[in-house]
Amino acid sequence: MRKMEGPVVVLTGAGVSAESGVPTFRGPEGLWRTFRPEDLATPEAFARDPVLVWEWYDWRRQRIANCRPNPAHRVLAEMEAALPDFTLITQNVDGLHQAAGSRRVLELHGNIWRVRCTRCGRVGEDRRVPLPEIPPRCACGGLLRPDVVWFGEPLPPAVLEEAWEAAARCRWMLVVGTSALVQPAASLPVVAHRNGARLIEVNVSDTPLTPLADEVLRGPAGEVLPRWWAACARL
Ligand code: BJW
Ligand code: ZN
Repeated sequence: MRKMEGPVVVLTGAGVSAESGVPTFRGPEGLWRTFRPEDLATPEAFARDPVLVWEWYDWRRQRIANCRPNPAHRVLAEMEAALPDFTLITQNVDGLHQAAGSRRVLELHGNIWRVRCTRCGRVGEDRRVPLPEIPPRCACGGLLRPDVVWFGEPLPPAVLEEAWEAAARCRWMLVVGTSALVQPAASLPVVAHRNGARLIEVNVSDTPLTPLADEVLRGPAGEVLPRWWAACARL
């Protein structure tokens, strides 16, 4: 345990929302156990069968709508308020960081509560669950899609650039609840580590990042993170 000084970056993944009841992707109860990513989370899948893809997203939106932030989300919002140089980067699309009070969230993979028109490009929020029409359509008549990043698609360039910069200059990086398998997000902690940041991993199990970590907090994020932050505050 060391006193936190200098820029802090936190990268979160599905594991941070697991205790809120949001299913993760990989692992024994992960979404990919039941669904094949190539059938649902690719632009090709959407082009092939937009109704199937939307039904899956509508189901997930209904699940997430019933989920509330957990102590891990809340402690990250506290850290943002307490630390002068703090960046929260998430791969999650569920919006639970914002619901917990985090004000600035770099969403690498988009947000499940936004829709984007495949014809005119208009982006809007739509929180209705279930959606009244599947697939939903834009005022221009075009097909709407979830405003999330699928495999093979580029991440939002401005968000990714800000994330790279924050990762490259931070002194501390916490990596919370991600399997660290999906690129380019998984490279952010590697960049931080290479530039001399202290890497802290919070996860219930090992990941490819574990050998790089300076500190490993093994356990559920909602339990481990508040305890760790309370200990930091005492230093
Ligand atoms: C807990 C816990 C608790 C559980 N407490 N912990 C280089 C090498 C190889 C491949 C590639 C590469 N570059 C690009 C690729 C291809 C691809 C990729 O990475 N593939 C790999 C899988 C092999 N990447 C892409 O395609 C990306 N695009 C791209 O690179 O574009 C380039 C390009 C440029 C220019 C033009 C065109 C293209 C896009 C990736 C998009 C990922 N999208 C998804 C779906 C989002 C929408 C949706 O939600 O439906 O994002 S996939 C899914 O995985 C989702 C997640 O954000 C992402 C990461 O998952 P995450 O968060 O790590 O979750 P899990 O489930 O994997 O892990 C949970 C973890 O929590 C586990 O470790 C548990 O142990 C832990 N845990 N309970 C603490 N209580
Ligand atoms: Zn439109």
